[in-house]
Amino acid sequence: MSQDEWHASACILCELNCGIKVQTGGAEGREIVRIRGDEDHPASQGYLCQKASGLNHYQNGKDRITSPLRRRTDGSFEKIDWNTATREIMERFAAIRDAHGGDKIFYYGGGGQGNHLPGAYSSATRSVLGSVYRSSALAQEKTGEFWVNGQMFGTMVKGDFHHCDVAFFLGKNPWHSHGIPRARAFLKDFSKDPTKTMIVVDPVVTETAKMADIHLRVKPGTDAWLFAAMIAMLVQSERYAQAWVTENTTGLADIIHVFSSLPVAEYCAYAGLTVAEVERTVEVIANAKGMAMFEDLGIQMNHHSTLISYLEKLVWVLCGHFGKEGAQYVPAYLQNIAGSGRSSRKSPVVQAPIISGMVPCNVIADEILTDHPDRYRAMLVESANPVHSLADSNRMREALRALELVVVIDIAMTETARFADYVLPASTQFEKWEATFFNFEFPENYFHLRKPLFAPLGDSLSEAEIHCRLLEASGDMPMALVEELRTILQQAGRPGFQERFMAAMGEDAMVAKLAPVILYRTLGEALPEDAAEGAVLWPLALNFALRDSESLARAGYTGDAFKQADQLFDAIIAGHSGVTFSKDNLETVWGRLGHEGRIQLAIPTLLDELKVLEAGPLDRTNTEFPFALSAGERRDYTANTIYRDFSWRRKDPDGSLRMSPDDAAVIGVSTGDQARITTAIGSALARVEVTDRMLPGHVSIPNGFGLDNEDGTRSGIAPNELTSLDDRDKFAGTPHHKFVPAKIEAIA
Ligand SMILES: Nc1nc2c(c(=O)[nH]1)N[C@H]1C(S)=C(S)[C@@H](COP(=O)(O)OP(=O)(O)OC[C@H]3O[C@@H](n4cnc5c(=O)[nH]c(N)nc54)[C@H](O)[C@@H]3O)O[C@H]1N2
Ligand SMILES: Nc1nc2c(c(=O)[nH]1)N[C@H]1C(S)=C(S)[C@@H](COP(=O)(O)OP(=O)(O)OC[C@H]3O[C@@H](n4cnc5c(=O)[nH]c(N)nc54)[C@H](O)[C@@H]3O)O[C@H]1N2
Ligand code: SF4
Ligand SMILES: [Mo]
Repeated sequence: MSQDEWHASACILCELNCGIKVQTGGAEGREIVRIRGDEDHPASQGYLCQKASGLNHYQNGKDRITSPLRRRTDGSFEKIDWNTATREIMERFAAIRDAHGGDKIFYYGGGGQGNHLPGAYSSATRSVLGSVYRSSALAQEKTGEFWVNGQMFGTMVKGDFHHCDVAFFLGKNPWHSHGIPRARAFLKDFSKDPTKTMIVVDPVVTETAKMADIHLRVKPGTDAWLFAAMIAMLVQSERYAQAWVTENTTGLADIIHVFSSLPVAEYCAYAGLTVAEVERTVEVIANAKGMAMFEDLGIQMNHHSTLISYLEKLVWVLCGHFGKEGAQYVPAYLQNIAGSGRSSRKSPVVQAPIISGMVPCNVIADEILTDHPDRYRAMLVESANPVHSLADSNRMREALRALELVVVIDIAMTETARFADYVLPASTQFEKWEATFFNFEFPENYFHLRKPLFAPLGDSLSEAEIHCRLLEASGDMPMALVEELRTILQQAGRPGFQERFMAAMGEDAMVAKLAPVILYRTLGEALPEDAAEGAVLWPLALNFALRDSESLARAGYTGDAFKQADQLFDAIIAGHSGVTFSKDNLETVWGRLGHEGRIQLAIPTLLDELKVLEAGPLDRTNTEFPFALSAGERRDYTANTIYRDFSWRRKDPDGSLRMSPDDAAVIGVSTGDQARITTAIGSALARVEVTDRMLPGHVSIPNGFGLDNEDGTRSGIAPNELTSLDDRDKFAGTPHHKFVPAKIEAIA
């Protein structure tokens, strides 16, 4: 690669995956030396936040592994070759499957903020092993919302921030965490526009809250009372969109029944807010042309999270903010990462609800640490670091130790990989073709398949290649079919290939399950620029064409669904800055609504749950743990655990403990002092930052800190050394990480 050339790729630090243009060079030409925004990227259009400038810290980061590793009996690792690794791993997984059933092999991960192709390819390996239980980080944040969406809308919904006149951020700080394209530029423009209103509900005076027209500084953990009061205000003074609600929803009578006598003033007081400020907010929402809502971790990892997800949606549905400009919409997607939101299965040991196919993260350790006959006995972890990212790290380590086999696929020797029997080295997201399925824009949505910037380092491989080799080693890859398909593709091109491939899937259900790896080894090998990892997008393009042919046609892909799918697939492979694949309108949005086109207002279980609010929030003032610790705040220099090298941080290198001046005075600490944080399960030392961002009684530490590097360095606190598994939502099992009861003491 020439050094002056700019290559298109994407930032991999948050789900936005802004398009980047980079120059490579440096040592052996393997460094990212210059980065700028890619103007050709359909969503980010040249935008980047400051975090992207450090991407070389990911590409050439700490703790990289470049060879398959096997644990020795003394706990150290030895390098082994790929043949040995794939053969032994599949033999050991198969032995567990044959002795105890494939359902004892648990799968965790499948992708981070920038990579979702591992999840697509691993589905083949999981099918062969009969692994039916899985989870990912989504089951410690979003599953409550997915469940509510499923019941109300029969699909996922998103807020149309770029066309709304009222923007509502609930427990969300997009200035740091983004979540919408070009977030900072958006927030600046929006807050300056006198015709638009920004509402933020957050106990903290965040960067976003400072820009808001209305900042409801709710008491930590009391959003449920606030939203119940808002609905009561709408119902009791009949300020909801009566005609719209009658036409488009069912269940209004139940809502009126429950909220008509709810004591509004009392509930506002429980939330630490005045009736007047809540009234004003409700008025703005009721009068908005289109209001877009984003709820995030501030409530999703907090008390009553699933209930709040529901109440929040009732507020905007009652005001008619769905299926019109600037309101909520149902996005077009190639792969539905949110699943159906249905909860039809339970986890085998704890009997926890599995939502959208995912076991709640907070029960995984309990599913393992038991003598129950249905316990998980083996685990495959891919592109995730559950020891660091899930509640109660000690318990997760104990669980990993108890398993008969742990295999981790990662680019680095992580806190989780250290407990593996085998660690398989993945190439980084800049060393293989990669993509995410996190794009949900409207009215046009896009997809970005990124071309590698470098060859894989050492013996590392893409996940697509890893899963193929695992299945070839176990003899589960249908080699004869692969050979036949290769020949057909050469001789008859894609139409003949497609015909034979479809027929093969019809003849043998296993072929459909192995489709990703078969396509990788056949269609993938024939793709331009060695884009083999892109092969799995072909069936996804076809599914989309069959589902949403009109949307695809409006985006410029013509002909019958098969032709459309081929054009889209080729465009994705060729388009290095991302391509638009759908062009929706409001009719499309209504057409995608489930439940026969009517929004279901009543979720009986959650309406019943309102009873628990009657007693008001728990007062912790005089308990052993009087503080609400927000364990894992997004800040300037946090990016989950994607950067393992903390030298990228230009400020706040240890991740300070933020607290209010009042609390600091009582405890006797000032900025820069050390304090001890103690929770029910652990204790840690932190450097204090006194700031009037925080309310008295509320303290926070950042996420992503406290990684243990191979060279012995560590910076800041690993938040989950302090969080507990039991502290979780009643419905979705999601953790209360934003409200960890804690004690804070000065250190002399
Ligand atoms: N810089 C950066 N950006 C990121 C990430 C990162 O690590 N770093 N991670 C990405 C990921 S994986 C995710 S899921 C998103 C998360 O993005 P966010 O949800 O925006 O992130 P948080 O800072 O964890 O929490 C949001 C807000 O919740 C508030 N909060 C705390 N308690 C309460 C409460 O009781 N009620 C209310 N209403 N609010 C409360 C906090 O003050 C905080 O401002 O960010 C993504 N973007
Ligand atoms: N207390 C507390 N805990 C939290 C949070 C919080 O706010 N508070 N936030 C939670 C949230 S919202 C999330 S999303 C999770 C995130 O936590 P995780 O889901 O565990 O994911 P990441 O930290 O994003 O790290 C992903 C892993 O992928 C690896 N990786 C990077 N690129 C590749 C690749 O190309 N291939 C492979 N195979 N591996 C790769 C990285 O080395 C890293 O080990 O953390 C959660 N944990
Ligand atoms: S918003 Fe920032 S961190 Fe997120 S993808 Fe864009 S540049 Fe990267
Ligand atoms: Mo997340």
